[in-house]
Amino acid sequence: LDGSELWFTHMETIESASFACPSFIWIPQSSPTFTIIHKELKSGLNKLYNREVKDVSRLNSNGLCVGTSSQKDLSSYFKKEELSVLGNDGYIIRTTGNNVTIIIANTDLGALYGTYHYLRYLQTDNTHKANFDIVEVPSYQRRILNHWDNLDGTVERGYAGHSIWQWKDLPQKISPGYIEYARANASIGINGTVLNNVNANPAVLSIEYLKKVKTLADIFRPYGIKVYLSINFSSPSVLGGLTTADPLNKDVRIWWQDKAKQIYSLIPDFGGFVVKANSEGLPGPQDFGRTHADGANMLADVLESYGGIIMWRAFVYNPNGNDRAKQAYNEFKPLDGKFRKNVILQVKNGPVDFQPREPFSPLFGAMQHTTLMPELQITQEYLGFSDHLVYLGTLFKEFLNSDTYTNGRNSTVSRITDGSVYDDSITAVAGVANIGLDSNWCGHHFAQANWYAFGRLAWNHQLSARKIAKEWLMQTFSHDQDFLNQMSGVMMESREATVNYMTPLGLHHLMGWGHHYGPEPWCEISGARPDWLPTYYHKADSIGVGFNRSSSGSNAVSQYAEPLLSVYNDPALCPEELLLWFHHLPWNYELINGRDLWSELCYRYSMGVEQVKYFQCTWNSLQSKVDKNRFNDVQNKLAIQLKEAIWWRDACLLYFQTFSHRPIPSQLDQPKSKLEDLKELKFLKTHHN
Ligand code: BDP
Repeated sequence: LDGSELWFTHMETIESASFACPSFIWIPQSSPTFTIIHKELKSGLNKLYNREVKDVSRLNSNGLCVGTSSQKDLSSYFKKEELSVLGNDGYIIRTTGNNVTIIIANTDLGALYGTYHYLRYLQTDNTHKANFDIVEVPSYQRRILNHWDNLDGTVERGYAGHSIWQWKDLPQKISPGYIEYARANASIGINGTVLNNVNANPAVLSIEYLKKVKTLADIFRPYGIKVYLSINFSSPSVLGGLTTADPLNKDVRIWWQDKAKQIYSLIPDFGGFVVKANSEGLPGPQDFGRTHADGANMLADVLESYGGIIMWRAFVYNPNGNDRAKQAYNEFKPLDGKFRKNVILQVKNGPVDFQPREPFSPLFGAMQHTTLMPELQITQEYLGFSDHLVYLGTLFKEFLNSDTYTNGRNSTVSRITDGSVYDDSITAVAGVANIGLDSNWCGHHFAQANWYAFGRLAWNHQLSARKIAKEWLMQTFSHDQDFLNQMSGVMMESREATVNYMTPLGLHHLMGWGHHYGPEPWCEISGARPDWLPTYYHKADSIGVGFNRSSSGSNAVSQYAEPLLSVYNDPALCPEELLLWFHHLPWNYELINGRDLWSELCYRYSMGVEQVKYFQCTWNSLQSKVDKNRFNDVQNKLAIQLKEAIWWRDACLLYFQTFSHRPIPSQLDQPKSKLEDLKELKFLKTHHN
């Protein structure tokens, strides 16, 4: 087994469950989506029960039936109100009299999601209920993957080989991977894909590329995956030959209108644009003295009549400000209420940049008259690429569960963004994909779990990270109880372990220059943007370490609502995991457990290494429960992870020791390397595409 079948690898019904295989299937409707539903059920039940289930053309006892509410024979079993709350994508799976199970939805796609749920339930749910009674409505309407894929086949921050989009071959030649991709996404509820990098090449909007995009959209449509594109704000000038891309210029507006017309004539259900503007050197409305709202609204007006949306990214910062963490808020908060209804601000989970741990971005909850969507990073840019086993379900949950307090208690990020707190007409969530051409799609077998977890949480943010981990393990590896307990334990601990060996206690941005791999807390490059250098963030000196964002420092804390503001502002109240994010504290600062800051740093770094050792031992002990190939692959990756956890620990502690001048507690392993040698270590370029 090579991982290519993702979470379809291990299809087995859950032991001890009392549901039996249906004897008949009735699918009264036909459409490309219902063809998929039929195929999935036939082959799924065949694999699960080793039985060929018969097709029938009426409701039979011991049968399974899938259809939409427009089918009177089926809808008569349900109350009108329960069907109407399902919206477009929701579904009910219910066993009625005569042991008939009905999967019903308002749309074909809802029926497809219900079908995947049904199959997953047979494999993973051990609640022992013979009768189904499941009602599901997704947390977010738009559940979108962002590919940072370039038109030349490379992937920005992609660690699983080249892009899966074979642009050169399209539209003539169609890779079988496209359908597998659509199926995998649909099975976990993902319903949108942004095909290209946010650092967008204007050429993607040329007619040549749009025809390729159309081909992909046609393949994805029956699976419910809408296509979106990242656009370059200067497309009207670079691609269209205009002298400007000023959003208030008439010719610019007409250029975009013509472009939209062309796109929608090819792809009538095209989703919309993602825009990275005036960020990291990319063009944007500010180049013409206009605001982000001017730029976003012009595009929103152009797409409005087609039902398209604009996902305008809030990831903006410039090197002149004193604290990068404050800048997106400062830039966008004054524009609250100025955006069109079909604009949604796409905001990264943290205020800096996908670090192993950050507090949530203070924009969440602060913009009460603007629709916001979270952007999560599934690809492990700052978390060991595809070499480290880091399950992100816990990171995603920590963020979604964070209480912003912006509308009283329980104004969690998830409730702020899913329309529960503010009445948003659009709700969405995006994840930066970790997918490439590697045979196992993600480079590390366990990185598939992060794609899976993103989809499951986008569908239902109430699910627990542990439940998702177990579900994924069962469908991907094994139903063995010991295996499930041990490996879900490893997964649940893995992100905290990585925080420990990379950036404990709220440290951040200590990684290598450019490629972002490995430790380089010392990194200084003359002429470089200061806000791209670790020293800007850790601010270590003879007194202590950490970024003072309290009211006596950059005052970034003021962007949070009370009581968080006061909690973050006071080192005695601030959660220890964010201590050095908000405070610069002396090396002898005493922590809750009585240790001083320096010793605690040493302990945390060492603990991270110990945790990886424990992951290794656990995996090794499970050898007999895993196929040989995947066992070896993961074992090799864990060996790299351990080596690199030690590298991180030694590099960071030896470097910070040059400021603290304190010994590493003698109970802990002492670094074997010298700081000078670690500084000489050069990251292998082969890691990076
Ligand atoms: C940073 C990445 C960079 C992306 C940028 C973004 O290092 O490659 O282009 O974010 O999100 O994390 O735009």
